[in-house]
Amino acid sequence: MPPDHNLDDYVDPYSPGHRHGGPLRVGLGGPVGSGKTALAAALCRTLGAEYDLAVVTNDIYTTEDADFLRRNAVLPDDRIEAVQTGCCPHTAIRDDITANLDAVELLESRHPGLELVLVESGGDNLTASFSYGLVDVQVFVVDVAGGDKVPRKGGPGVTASDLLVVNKTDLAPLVGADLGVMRRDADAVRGGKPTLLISLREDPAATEVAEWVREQVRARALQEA
Ligand SMILES: Nc1nc2c(ncn2[C@@H]2O[C@H](COP(=O)(O)OP(=O)(O)OP(=O)(O)O)[C@@H](O)[C@H]2O)c(=O)[nH]1
Ligand SMILES: [Mg+2]
Repeated sequence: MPPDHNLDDYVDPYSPGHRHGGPLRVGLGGPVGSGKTALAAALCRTLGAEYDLAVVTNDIYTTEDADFLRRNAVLPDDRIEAVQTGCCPHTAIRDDITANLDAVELLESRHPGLELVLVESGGDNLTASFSYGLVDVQVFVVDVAGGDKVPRKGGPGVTASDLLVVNKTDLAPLVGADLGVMRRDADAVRGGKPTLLISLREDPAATEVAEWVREQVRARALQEA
């Protein structure tokens, strides 16, 4: 094999942790209505004063999620960018990430000191996951309203995301979901990666998720030092 084809020196551009410099990019994925925008809003409220922060939202046909964040004034308007995918959400976060990269780069050029970018995927199903060419770490958000079987059903979001969030625990008694079963099933398929059971209704600051994000920012700073 010619020297320039030596695979020992090859760095996969889409492998986790390959990027250097720039803000930490955190993907928020998960099924329709699980609470991705509510979590993005909560993280903006909790972390907006600590970090130079911006958000990219993805919707299929509208700018609904970006409009929600703007209406709720969680961040100044020029820190929120909407991508209209016009196609399956997972296409825009995994297969052709160009529009999302453009949105992140626009935010980076507008705010050169940016430290953290949240990228919310459009709501999809259990198969969606982000390309590591777009984000550095990914959070998968499911909720208890679909029943306690969801973690057991697996899929890359549930098994391989860097953080699994089971949201809307306040609804568990109403839908007869057993949170102990959800915790046990998630732990069984996640190989030691963390899972948080939360209710954004009861904790609008998303305290535990915000702490996890802080840890990721610290870890990246150490990695880059
Ligand atoms: N009861 C309850 N409702 C919640 C909670 N978190 C979010 N919601 C509600 O769930 C609905 C959907 O929340 P969103 O944040 O829009 O969900 P999403 O995942 O962004 O939805 P899509 O982007 O359309 O896929 C909204 O009406 C929220 O107010 C929670 O912890 N408990
Ligand atoms: Mg949303």
